[in-house]
Amino acid sequence: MPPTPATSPETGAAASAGADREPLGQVDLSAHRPAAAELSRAAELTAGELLAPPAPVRLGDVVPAPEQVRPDPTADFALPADAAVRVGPDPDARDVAEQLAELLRPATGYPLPVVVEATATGGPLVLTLAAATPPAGVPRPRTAPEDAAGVDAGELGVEGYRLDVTPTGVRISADTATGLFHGVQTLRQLLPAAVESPSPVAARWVVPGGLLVDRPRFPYRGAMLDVSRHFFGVADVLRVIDHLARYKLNHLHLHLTDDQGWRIAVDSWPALTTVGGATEVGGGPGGFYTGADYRRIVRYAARRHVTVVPEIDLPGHTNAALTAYPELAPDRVAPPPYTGTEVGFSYVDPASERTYDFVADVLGEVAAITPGPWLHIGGDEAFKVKGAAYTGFVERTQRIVAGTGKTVIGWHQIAPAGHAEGRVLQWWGTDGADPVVAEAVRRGARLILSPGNHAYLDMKYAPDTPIGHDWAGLIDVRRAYDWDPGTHVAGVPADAVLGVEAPLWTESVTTLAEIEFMFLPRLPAIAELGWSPRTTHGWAGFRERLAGHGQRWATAGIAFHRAPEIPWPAERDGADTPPTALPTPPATPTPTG
Ligand code: TNX
Repeated sequence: MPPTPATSPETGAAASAGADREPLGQVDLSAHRPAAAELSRAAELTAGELLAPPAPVRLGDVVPAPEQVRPDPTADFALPADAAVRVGPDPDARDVAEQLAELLRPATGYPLPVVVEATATGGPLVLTLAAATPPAGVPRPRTAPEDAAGVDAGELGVEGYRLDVTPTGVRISADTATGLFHGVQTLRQLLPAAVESPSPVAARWVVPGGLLVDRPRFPYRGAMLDVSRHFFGVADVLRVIDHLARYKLNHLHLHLTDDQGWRIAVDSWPALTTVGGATEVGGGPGGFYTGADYRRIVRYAARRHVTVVPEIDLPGHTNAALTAYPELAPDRVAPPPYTGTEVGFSYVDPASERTYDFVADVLGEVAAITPGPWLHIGGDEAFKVKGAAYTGFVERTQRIVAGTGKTVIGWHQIAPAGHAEGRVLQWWGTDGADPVVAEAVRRGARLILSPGNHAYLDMKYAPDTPIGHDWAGLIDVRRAYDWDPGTHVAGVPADAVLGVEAPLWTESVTTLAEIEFMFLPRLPAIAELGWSPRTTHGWAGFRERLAGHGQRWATAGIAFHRAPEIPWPAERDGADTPPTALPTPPATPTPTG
């Protein structure tokens, strides 16, 4: 069951943050950091794992599973110390080549110069941008060698790539720099785990031979970070983007505003951040992104072929905005700042014109610094804005978004509002029978699937997980993995599914290590659902492929949960260790409804 409203919509009790919520706001979250025990254990293992004999990597050992794999055990390639990365003159392709070199230099210690050539020739590492994809409907000619290998290398599309490994080198080809970038992420996984080391390691840098052709099942594959309940600085967000890019996730949804803090500077309404940004769950200092910070995040993401999706949650989840601008509140009275974890009590006045000035100014400014096509308007849990007041607000806000030139996304509660061109609903239900959403899809909406009981990465893994919630159930890795976005919601055909997203709400998540602990190893499960063809889906294969990633994360200093259902390689003494004992979990600070 989703979180309950702070006060019953039926009783219409006062909306301000009253004393009834204070005890939750006072919860001492610092006492709830026992994830650190498991996290430090992961770090401790790092050195030992670096000494462990490298597990051989097979061509298919990639997450998300590639579409087509043709291993050739006679064609393994060993990277020589004097290798260069060769690439054509396209600036975006050159940048991918540079990023490949940046990835490989620390662990190999090789210089790996990037050499730009008019036409790509051979060599140990070659990135080739193929001719532009032919116009829609014109099939790309299939070339003989792939057909001979039984591989369909037809249109690679905007994100696909092929990767050829022969004894003389690795060639990644794609129609776009994005395809090349995804190919580079695959190559990274095909090298020994020690490639993740930040300092040189003596290793043979062997890539398994063969041919791989790969492209995504769904165009939208994302993760959400809630930076409102707890604020995370730019450096943390950049590191999250790195994690997305590894698994070919191409959207970062930032939940920028909520009751506990407003995190994005808006020049025309400055107090949103100076006043509304100074709080967070548990009473910490909060924080916010300046325009320059946000641009930096967007630029960093773009270089990794990740699109930032900003969310301004409206009309509910707005207590922080109301503390700064009481004129937006239904009673024009500023509520006290809110540092608890309940939902559904706050809203901007849908009957006031001033509210729409605010919405237009905020969405206009955010749109102006967002190069991606999407604006997310929230719309969830506005329990106190009912019926026509709610749908009228959403419809007007949808028009404001259209006026910015962006396409609107909203949580699935906006389904009853009228259709707007291209609109996308983010579905977080826990029951695939949702006729209201199916009807909105019939009227033209598309869906991003974030089923609460499979994709909500703020849910605990198990009863003893030291942080997280359980209102949508416990989500172990298998639960995160075993569902099909193409058939999940009754009456919603696969072609109405834009993709998948794994949200991380942060009421109980306060540090980067905790973000990583909740993301890994479940984020790759969601990534695979978004990228890989259904024919590759299988828990047995997935858990085996995923197992090798623990060593990669440990080597890179990334925290993760040693989920007991994954056969992580034996540790340094060669013995399997039982799952780390975790301290008694605290009572979750979020109501379970
Ligand atoms: C529900 S799902 C919320 C969030 C909470 C989350 C906690 C949705 C759109 N809203 O406000 O943070 O549950 O799991």
